[in-house]
Amino acid sequence: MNTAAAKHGLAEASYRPERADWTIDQGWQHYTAQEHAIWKTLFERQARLLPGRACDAFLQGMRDLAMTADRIPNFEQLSEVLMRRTGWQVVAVPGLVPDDVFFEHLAHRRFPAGQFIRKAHELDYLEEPDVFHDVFGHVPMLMNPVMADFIQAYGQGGLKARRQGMLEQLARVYWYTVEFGLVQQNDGLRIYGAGIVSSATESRFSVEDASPNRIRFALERVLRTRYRIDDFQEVYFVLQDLEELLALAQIDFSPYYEQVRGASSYAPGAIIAGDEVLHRGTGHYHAQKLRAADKQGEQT
Ligand code: HBI
Ligand code: FE
Repeated sequence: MNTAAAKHGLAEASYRPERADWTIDQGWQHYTAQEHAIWKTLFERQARLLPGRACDAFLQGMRDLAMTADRIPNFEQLSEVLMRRTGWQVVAVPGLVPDDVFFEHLAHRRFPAGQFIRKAHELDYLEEPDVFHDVFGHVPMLMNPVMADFIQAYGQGGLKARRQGMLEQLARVYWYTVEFGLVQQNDGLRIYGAGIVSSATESRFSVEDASPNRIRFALERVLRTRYRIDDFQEVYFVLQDLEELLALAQIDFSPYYEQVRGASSYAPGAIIAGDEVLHRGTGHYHAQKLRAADKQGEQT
């Protein structure tokens, strides 16, 4: 087990993985009752929130995987179900892994999932992906054949984008789809992004709050849009349907890279000419935060 490395941040150059692919044993039998209890708290909270907010594919994936509230899933059992459905597996890693290692796993239909679970005092925010984010958030969508192909293509594309100096731009596509994507369903706007479905507060904010912009997904737009890693998103990009990801999995990004190479990037909260705006956000949430931070600054 390598929770110590995860806790201290794997970005530290001093950390050396035992295996070249950074995988570790999940060590399922070593999870404590307290750790299973944290899973249960998070699971039950999201299970209440997601009907009517998460997309049908996510909810269906969840049911088919038969994940339960009472314990952290065993990756081998999950992988058996996943493998039969879409040919994916879940492998354990200590936390964030280097980009090339991450891409290599995805390109081979292995999803690297954090082995550790967050502590009771960090239920709502943590910096590194843990087992709740990775397994509850990502794995249900990997049961969907379109998402399964798209994430594999992202792994293959990642290695290529790095060679072309376009990794920063490609990572924005992953961010605004796999992590924070919304999709238009017949019965309304729904969440499919793992960063949202694994967050109690953002699963409400993303679809219900008046503050963020909601804009139709467009590849060249997303390639140029910076994102926030420290708070709710200021913009969500909305797919017409999940099938749109299939086209994204199949096309060559090179012409798009050439189109945006050297171009300026857009601020997360910007609305630009050509956007198909579904909801023009009030910006209230982030403005309020800025005011609060300014006030704090005056006082100190
Ligand atoms: N490692 N375990 C893990 N999970 C991620 O989501 C992840 C990663 N390493 C790099 C990374 N994501 C991203 O920065 C790439 O998509 C660029
Ligand atoms: Fe994630």
